[in-house]
Amino acid sequence: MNKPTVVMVGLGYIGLPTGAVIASTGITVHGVDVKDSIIETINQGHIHIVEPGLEDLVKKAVQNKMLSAHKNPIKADIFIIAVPTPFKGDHDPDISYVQEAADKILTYLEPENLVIIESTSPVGTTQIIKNSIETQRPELKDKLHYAYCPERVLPGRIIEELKSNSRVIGGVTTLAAKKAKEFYSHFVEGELFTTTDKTAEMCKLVENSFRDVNIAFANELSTICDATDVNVMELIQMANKHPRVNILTPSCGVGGHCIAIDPWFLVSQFPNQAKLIKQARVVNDNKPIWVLKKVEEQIKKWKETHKNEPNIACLGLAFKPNIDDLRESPALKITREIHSQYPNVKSVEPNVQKQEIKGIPIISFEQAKKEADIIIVLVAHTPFKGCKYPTNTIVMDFTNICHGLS
Ligand code: SAJ
Repeated sequence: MNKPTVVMVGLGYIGLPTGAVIASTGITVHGVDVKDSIIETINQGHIHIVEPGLEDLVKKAVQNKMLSAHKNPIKADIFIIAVPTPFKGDHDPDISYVQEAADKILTYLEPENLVIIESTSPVGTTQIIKNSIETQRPELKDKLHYAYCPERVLPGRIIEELKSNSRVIGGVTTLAAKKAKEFYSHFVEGELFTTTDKTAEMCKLVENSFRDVNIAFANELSTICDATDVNVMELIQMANKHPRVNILTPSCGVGGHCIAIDPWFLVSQFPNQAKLIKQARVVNDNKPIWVLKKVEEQIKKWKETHKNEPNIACLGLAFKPNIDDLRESPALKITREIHSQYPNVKSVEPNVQKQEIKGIPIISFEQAKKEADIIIVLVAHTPFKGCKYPTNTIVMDFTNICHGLS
């Protein structure tokens, strides 16, 4: 396929960077989004999300007329769906945005078009979308190519990883997989592996469930170690000296838009089988609650001794170290909860240039060290590493960064 034209439905955390990277290779990308403000921002060469390197890429692509944003699709060779798949009810996947995106492209589809779903989806979604399109446009039955190709990028490194990561490409037919592989080879330098649509759908869910289960193991270890006199990070470093052991890092909880969500898709579809995956979710979801309990005990003790309210500084609000992304952040949830109960709570978030976040005052690290009676380390941002605090400050380190161990 020589320089196809692309319609990208969904210009969010995945659709926009992917569209911009595709456009940078000289392929015309017609972006589609439901939000007028997003369309306007992109068409001015700006971005509505925070991601290193993205603004430059979008600016260039818009200036070169390779990328533009619109309310509606046009006819094209390839249609990519990259919209969110949130929960509904009790952790059940909601594919209504994917369905709406498919409905949106319906009248623009022509024989030989390639329809690619990138949204994280329950197993069988590509087939559901194919059936839906064929029911509404029966003349297109078996005339389109359908593939599922999940993204694997890490927020903060999206642009680089979009190019360098390997990709799993699942085709409803072998020909669809081949065509999708040909397309991805325009901008992906990593290896491209083809398989079936169902395997690719499950692969995405399994990758994030694998990580969640492994983080749950580390988080469970941290609570076991707390019950005895063992430093969990030292323990993990020692255990990881074994050639076949690689334990991850405990944290104050699992956040972001992927790891804490995707495993539920498997649990929801396979409740009788996915027992370990469900338990890992429960362990990781309980970690912020455990942290809060520990903090409350400490504050109570302090108040009993000092007979007044302590000054508290929570270090880190982002959902993981060295990023500014606050989406589904356990550190933010914990800080808000403490802030709602105690008046003198402030936060240090070196990656966000604001004086206040969700009502929580933001102060500098230096100020926190000077003023705080209790410091609660929630995110292992590099500036917090190996830091020394005044001797009378109580430091609750849920990341082990203070000892330079994380
Ligand atoms: N976390 C720990 N301990 C660790 C590693 C992570 O507690 O040892 C926590 C982080 O602090 C954070 C959460 O887990 O709260 C998720 O962070 P992450 O770095 O594991 O993952 P994400 O959500 O940024 O990106 C993941 C990646 N998936 C895998 O590594 C299998 C990424 O490659 C996916 O593309 C992305 O999900 C996605 O979009 O699905």
